[in-house]
Amino acid sequence: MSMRPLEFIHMADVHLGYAQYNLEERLRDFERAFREAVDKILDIKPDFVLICGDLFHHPRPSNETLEFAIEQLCRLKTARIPVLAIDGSHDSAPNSVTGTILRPLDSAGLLTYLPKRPGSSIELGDCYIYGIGYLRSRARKAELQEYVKEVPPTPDPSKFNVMAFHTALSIGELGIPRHAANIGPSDLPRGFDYYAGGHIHRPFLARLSEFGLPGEGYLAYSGSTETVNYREASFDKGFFLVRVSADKEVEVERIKLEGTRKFVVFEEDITGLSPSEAGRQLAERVKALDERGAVIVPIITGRLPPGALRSDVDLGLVRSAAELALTVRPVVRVEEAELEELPSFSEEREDLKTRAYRYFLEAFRNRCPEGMDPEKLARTAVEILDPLLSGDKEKVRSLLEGLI
Ligand SMILES: [Mn+2]
Repeated sequence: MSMRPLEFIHMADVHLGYAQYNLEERLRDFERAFREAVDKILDIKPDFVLICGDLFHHPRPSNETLEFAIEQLCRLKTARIPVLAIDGSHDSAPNSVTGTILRPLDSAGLLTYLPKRPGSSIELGDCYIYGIGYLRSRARKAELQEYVKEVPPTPDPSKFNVMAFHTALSIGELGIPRHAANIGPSDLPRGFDYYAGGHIHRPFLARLSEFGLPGEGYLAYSGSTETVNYREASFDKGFFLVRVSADKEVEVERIKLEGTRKFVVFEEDITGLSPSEAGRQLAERVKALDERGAVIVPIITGRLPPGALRSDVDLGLVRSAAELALTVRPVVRVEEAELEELPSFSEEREDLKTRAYRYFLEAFRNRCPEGMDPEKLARTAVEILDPLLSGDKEKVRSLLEGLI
């Protein structure tokens, strides 16, 4: 038995309309990535394009984003390359009033929204494509089973069978624990030659046999076309080109996008530094890594000295340290240390004052305002208590003035 050879594109997570960091440039980046993908697809001239969810970042994109998407979809339509799509976590209908933008685009003939089609599927030549919408409930496994029961897939062994889905499957290699995904590759309906996934923004390709699934094909996540979260920065951006021969041999090629935004992500442990030292060191590091157009993400880790707060680290200094980068976006993961416990009130008054002094001294040493003496601040903090309690305004004033 042989079939007509075919080629198709497996893409997902384009996130059109996402203005990351509220930046116009980032909004354009997501558009640029999709335009580059369409450019490449027009060169490849595949039999169809399958978009496995999150073409849009919102179920109701702005008119501007919509216009951009329509322009690109029109380029594919003019080239007679059908586009098939399912919705993802970002562009599925949050409710029946809002709906998903994919429906009107289907009605306009710009794409085929698979869940809207009878049998949630379409046949193109010798290829059968079944697509399920986003599984939104926590009980994804049950939801998938329900969907498959209501709209049963009908893969045909004489054809090449593709299933599109948008959900995280528990796959150890992707670092998704079983309880988080609660649905695994073995829960997918059988009879398909290629399982095309969306939602995981990291490209992934594995033989079906690795998951004990029958057949010679693959289970794949195409990854995203731009960096939606800095944690994904190191993964390449692009999509898969799937080639199927007459005897159903499958070959998958990675097509990388080149025009995507550069991210510079680094970690800096500030343990042992005062907040102001930490700020200066981070700024130095950002300066050294500064690069035209890059998004610089310093991940600040470690432990602050006792009494110092996260807000004491001057992030403004860190952000303004780069001159060439598009933006600097610090991620603060530092721990605040607890101060030594306050003395109990049963102790002698003098001892209490001594301990209070030590407490204040430690606190002020770790977060002393510019030009202030921590010892003087601590002494004043202790001395001011008595006049404050007795209402001696003169004494309070003179103590405060003594600080300046
Ligand atoms: Mn996504």
